[in-house]
Amino acid sequence: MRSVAPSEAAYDGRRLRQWSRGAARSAGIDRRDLLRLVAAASVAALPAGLAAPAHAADRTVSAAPGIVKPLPPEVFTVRGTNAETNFAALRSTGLLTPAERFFVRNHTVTPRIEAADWRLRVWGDGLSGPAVEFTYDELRALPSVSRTAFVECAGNARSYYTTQQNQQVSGTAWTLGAIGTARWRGVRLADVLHRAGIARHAVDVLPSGLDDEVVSDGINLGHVRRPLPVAKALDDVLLAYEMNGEPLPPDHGHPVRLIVPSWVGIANIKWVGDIEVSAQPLVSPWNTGLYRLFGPGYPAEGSAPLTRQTLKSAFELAPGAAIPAHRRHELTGRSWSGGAPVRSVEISTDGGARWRRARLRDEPRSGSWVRWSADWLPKDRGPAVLLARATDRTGRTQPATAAHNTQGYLFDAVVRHQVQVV
Ligand SMILES: Nc1nc2c(c(=O)[nH]1)N[C@H]1C(S)=C(S)[C@@H](COP(=O)(O)O)O[C@H]1N2
Ligand SMILES: [Mo]
Repeated sequence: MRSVAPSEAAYDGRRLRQWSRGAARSAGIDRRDLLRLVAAASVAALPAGLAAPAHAADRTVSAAPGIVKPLPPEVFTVRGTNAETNFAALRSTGLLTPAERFFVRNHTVTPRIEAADWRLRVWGDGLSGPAVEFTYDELRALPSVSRTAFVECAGNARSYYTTQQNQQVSGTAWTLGAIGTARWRGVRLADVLHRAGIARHAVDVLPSGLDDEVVSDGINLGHVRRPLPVAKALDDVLLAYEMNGEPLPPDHGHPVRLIVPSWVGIANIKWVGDIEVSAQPLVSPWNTGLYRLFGPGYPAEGSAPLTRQTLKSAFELAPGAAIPAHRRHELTGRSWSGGAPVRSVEISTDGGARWRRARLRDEPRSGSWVRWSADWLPKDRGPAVLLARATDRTGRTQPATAAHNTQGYLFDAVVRHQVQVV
């Protein structure tokens, strides 16, 4: 069992104080623009273009501009530049999500990058020497490691703040499918940082994507980038070049992306081309106005930057699915937590009056999900509400209501899944 490392908690507190004092350095964006972004976040509305309102009717679009792979409507629901995996389409998959079914979250468009042209530049005042470059072949020649990990958007399940809790949030109106689990192979970021000569006084590592700069409401936010504390960067982070035994597909970061196990999706920078190693704390839009909790109950500058994902459960069933009465039905689903391996999952088929244990079908592991199943013999025809509730090894259980924040991050409440018994 792994609980939140003390260094992670210390990092959060320290960054927050540094940011509010103005002591952290803005990497590649004007500090006033960052402050505008933070101010916008605290009043719920994000600059247009970064986020559509969560109630927008965006289910009918069949293609996402800028996503390369096919998006069959049985598998994906397109939301702006993003594609959500329909959970029902995971029922036939194993523990690992095939790349063709893996959700896509793009701030702009998928860039086409040839591995042979790719370079990774590692630089900054947190190195003891000059900048170092790695080619793709040089990276592949380093010792490799493999790891099963989910990537989940911090805003996954955001739409339930509105549909279950009647609260306004900004951002893509995901249901539960902004998550996938894959076997990633690559090089430890720690190995690359050590080879590049990371110094003892380094505090932050800032990976940047090679996709287009993000322009939002007249502010150029620059390339997608989010500082990682050195403690996490040197721990279990991968520079991954393979997904489920194949080279990374274009939409998932070809040729190389970061995998930051258990942390918010945004930490997993795709198409990484540049890593700044800094002796000072860094800020970017993605750890200031974005990916913090804002709203009543939070400081004006937001919570500490988000790190670990929360816990959730989902049925592998379409919303409103028809289920025949008086026949045994095998309900299946998945649960996961960024905090610790899942300990147990309970389900209810009567809207929460009675609960029983689901059977776990995988050995629960940190940073991954578990599949589960439970038999159901529906008797009464008509609408029914299915619930699934996970508990992880820290003892945390999904609550009935999630604490609101203006951008709808980290929804953790039990989701009410409507079906029709026919
Ligand atoms: N360069 C770059 N990296 C990125 C993003 C992006 O738009 N550009 N999106 C981030 C977000 S918000 C998420 S949730 C994950 C999604 O990874 P996927 O598209 O492979 O599922 O990638 C992250 N890394
Ligand atoms: Mo995300």
